[in-house]
Amino acid sequence: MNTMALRDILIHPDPRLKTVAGPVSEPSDMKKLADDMLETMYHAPGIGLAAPQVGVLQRMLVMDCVKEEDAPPQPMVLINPKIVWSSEETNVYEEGCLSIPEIYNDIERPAEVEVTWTSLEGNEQSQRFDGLWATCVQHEIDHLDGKLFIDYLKPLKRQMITRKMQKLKREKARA
Ligand code: K1U
Ligand code: ZN
Repeated sequence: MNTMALRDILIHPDPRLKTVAGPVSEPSDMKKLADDMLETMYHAPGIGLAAPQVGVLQRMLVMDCVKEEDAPPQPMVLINPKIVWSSEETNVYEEGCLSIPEIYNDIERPAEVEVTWTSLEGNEQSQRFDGLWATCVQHEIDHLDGKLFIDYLKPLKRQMITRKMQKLKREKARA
């Protein structure tokens, strides 16, 4: 039986969130982690989650950006994802991050991207993403490269957010 488990999500600042994750060599070995990450993402709740956020420094992400409450879920698992094309046109979206709770900021990114990746079954995939899916997949691939959305902000604002998160972590450790 393959029971799913919630994983702890790392909170910024943590050196593991600043590390470039390594490639996955055996996709089929990632099934349990993918199931756990999807459960953790839906539970949070969130629309995406990258393996480094649960302390695993390997290039895998999960996402489900279906917004309509009555629409069926569309969980996706991307292993070794790579952006192979980005649009000139950009989009601004108010992003959040499960590793930086309760902080939201407008971030500008390419409006459309084409991504290649390997599935859990080992098949090569390619898809063009737009709208929230495009924003989310770029945010998650940034996590695999040790980059957070606050890295796009001015240094002073980033520093203020980092201090707030340090305080939050101290309070959590005391509770
Ligand atoms: O990677 C993460 O930290 C997850 C993050 C993904 C993301 C959000 C917004 C723009 C780009 C990427 C989140 O899921 S934050 C939570 C969130 O966006 C949300 C929570 C509940 C309902 C709907 C969205
Ligand atoms: Zn994030």
